[in-house]
Amino acid sequence: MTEQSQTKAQVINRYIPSILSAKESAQAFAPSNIALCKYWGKRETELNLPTNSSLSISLGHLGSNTHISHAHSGIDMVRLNNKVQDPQGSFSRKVIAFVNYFRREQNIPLIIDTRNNIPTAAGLASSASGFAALVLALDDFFNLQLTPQQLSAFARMGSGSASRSIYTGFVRWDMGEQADGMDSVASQLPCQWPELCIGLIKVSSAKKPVDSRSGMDRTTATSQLYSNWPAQAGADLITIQRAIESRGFNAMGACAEHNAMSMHATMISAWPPLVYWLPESLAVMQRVWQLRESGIAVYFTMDAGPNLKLLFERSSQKLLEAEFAQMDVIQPFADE
Ligand code: 2P0
Repeated sequence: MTEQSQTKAQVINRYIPSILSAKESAQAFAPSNIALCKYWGKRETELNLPTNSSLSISLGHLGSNTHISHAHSGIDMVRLNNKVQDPQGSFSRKVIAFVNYFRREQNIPLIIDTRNNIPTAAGLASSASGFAALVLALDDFFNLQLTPQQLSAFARMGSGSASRSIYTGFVRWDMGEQADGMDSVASQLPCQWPELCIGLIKVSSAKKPVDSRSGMDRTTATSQLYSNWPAQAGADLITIQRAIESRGFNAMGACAEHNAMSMHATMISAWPPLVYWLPESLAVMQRVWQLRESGIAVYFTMDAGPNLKLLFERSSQKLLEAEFAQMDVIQPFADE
């Protein structure tokens, strides 16, 4: 538990010079990531400090590209996927509020241009890669020379899962214990798994009724099952990391699926209930269980939405592509 809350501005300002020198322009890429051991619940909401550590796989070249340059008009402009965003809209406001932690009172109007190359058909959230790419681009633009730990901590303040998108490959976000959160940062595991595939199955593109932030708050406040979650997540993280280190696919897949289902159990037991699944989500789960019964090594994980991410190795790819016609396959290591 943190003793006293600190604001994002207070924490970030300790690491940023008060007078910034800006380049002409800068750009950075950060990958999306899928958690195998999920982040669900915060011990502190201002800095996005989690109640448990988590572990993810980054999605190779799929993610966000952010370009920063001077706005000669004198007014900030935010673009997303080639479209100028309404300055009063939620996307622009989030981006500009975040940039202001770095820029503070200095008059440096900027054009912030973000492009996501995540296939829209994949149904993946882009806040993790978006905030990670923004922090990396700000670091370069203002020549801040932040350490990887500082980059991860600042990305986390934008969105918790963005702390993991600073890195490629397998990434562990340690929950930390300091009040300023500077030890709540991610690091890359020195492991490769070239045969590992992620299959993205989108069952709906509707905006989710409750966003992750509100969903976490509701779960921690009202689910009696939640009290068991931090301990389970802690144990799962160790199991998953060991399975990755020894390339134990079944051990990794089973623990990741169990972890996702346990997270969803805490959501379902919140009040009002948080059920992110659709009937189609359950149909895919049941098909995965049938395939497993028939000897195919395939598992799934799910986040705060109805879409599924299948985990399998390249040897099963053809068969699974035939089973799930609508699946996009990513090879996180081959794609790098
Ligand atoms: C994860 N999720 O580990 C978990 C699993 C959703 C379910 O991280 O409030 O957008 O910005 O810190 O990072 C989604 O939550 O939430 C998420 P905030 P974030 O991937």
